[in-house]
Amino acid sequence: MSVQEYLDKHMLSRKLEDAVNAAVRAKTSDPVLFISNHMRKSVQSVITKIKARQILDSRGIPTVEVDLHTNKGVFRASVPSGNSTGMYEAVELRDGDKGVYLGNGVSKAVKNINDKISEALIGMDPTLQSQIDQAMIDLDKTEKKGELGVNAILAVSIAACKAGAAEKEACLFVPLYKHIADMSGKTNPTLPVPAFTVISGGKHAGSTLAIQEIMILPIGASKFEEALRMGTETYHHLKAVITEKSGAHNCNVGEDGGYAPNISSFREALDLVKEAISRSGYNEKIKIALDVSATNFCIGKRYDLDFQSPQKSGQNFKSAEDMLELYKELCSEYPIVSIEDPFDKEDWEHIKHISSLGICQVVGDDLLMSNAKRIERAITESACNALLLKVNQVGTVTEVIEVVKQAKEAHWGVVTSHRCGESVDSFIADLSVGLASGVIKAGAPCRGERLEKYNQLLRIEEELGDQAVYAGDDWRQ
Ligand code: 2PG
Ligand code: MG
Repeated sequence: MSVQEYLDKHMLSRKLEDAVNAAVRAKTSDPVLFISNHMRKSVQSVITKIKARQILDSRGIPTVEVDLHTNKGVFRASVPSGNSTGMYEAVELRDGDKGVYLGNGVSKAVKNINDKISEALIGMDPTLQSQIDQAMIDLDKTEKKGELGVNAILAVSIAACKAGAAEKEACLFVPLYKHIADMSGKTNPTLPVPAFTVISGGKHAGSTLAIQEIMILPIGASKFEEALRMGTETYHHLKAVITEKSGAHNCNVGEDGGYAPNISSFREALDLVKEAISRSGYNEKIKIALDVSATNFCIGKRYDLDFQSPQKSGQNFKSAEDMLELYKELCSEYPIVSIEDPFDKEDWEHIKHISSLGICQVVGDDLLMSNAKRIERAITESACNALLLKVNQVGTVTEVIEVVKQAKEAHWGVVTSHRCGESVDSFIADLSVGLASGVIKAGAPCRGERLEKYNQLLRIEEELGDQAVYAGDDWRQ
């Protein structure tokens, strides 16, 4: 091929002329950089390589990380994992070889990405999120993504989302939330109210508290940055309150970074939090939320409040009616605005009952497992009024956008959630802004993998500048 034929084939003269003209029109002070950026943008992005590996999550348990290469860059994502698993959620693929990482290895999921998924997606345009996600769903062929593993599929879906976002021109540093907002048809990205876990119990800690999480929500802050400050100051006051009351050894933290004092009374735990809020001086501005995670201590039809205490387990059973009374009292004694999983995941009757009382928001986590069919049932039966969104129970970014739409159309609240096993990937921060979920639950303002989400929200708020909207009082909309 002659030089002229080569230039003609790639229309180089015309493209260069266009770029030069654009630089002149923009009167840029660095025309060479401008021209190279201009030409780069004119090239369509395609996936060129996908490489996955096994890394460890915050609990020291293997998880999947993927590098998705396009002709323009490399985009990395990793997936979280949690304690609660159920028959309606997407299936995580674990190797099961007890001799290696106690059976928790993810080498099969990694291999599925490096072989099958990679082969199916190479050559695709990363901005076409739904086509990428559909290609993986088609390849998997099972209802719950058990063939390839949701850990494989989600990692690639998130990495593709980041690659697609990088194609957006509007913003150089944090375009991910904007891309997500565009894909969901939303035009009003909103900074969520952070639900900071300040006390950890249940299966997230080694204490005797049955309840899994007590969270604080700085609803009265005027912006996210202020909410982070309020939550963090209160968290530190809580450490002092616990230390004064029962010694520093009660300030060890659970998996999400909440303190895990060795107490079993709900009221005693709530009193500590109330005192910390009072010391921080944010009395009217900070509300409380609970994740009871009651399925973990439901035995038959009864709730074993001492399930964490081996010598007392079985001696403090409560009926569902007792629990309902307890919740009513707690909501009147403390500024509780939200309760997650107050009853067993199959106890639809009592969940409906507490929701009908209107004493607080009722969040379905184990109840729904972020599953579209369970959400549909809960909407039809008015069983709860908020979705706890766990992306790895859904499996692809496209389906995540769909379930959030489903919840919002029913006028539910949406809580974008981390898992107890996290990586430093901050994807859910951008997701919560892009989908305007209203609340994000990402653990305590402590521990790197939790702070990565909150710090990313600070960056997004800074980038949005005057346009930034903090959900605040509208946390449920
Ligand atoms: C929950 C989550 C996150 P896990 O129950 O809401 O805190 O826990 O990741 O263990 O399911
Ligand atoms: Mg939960």
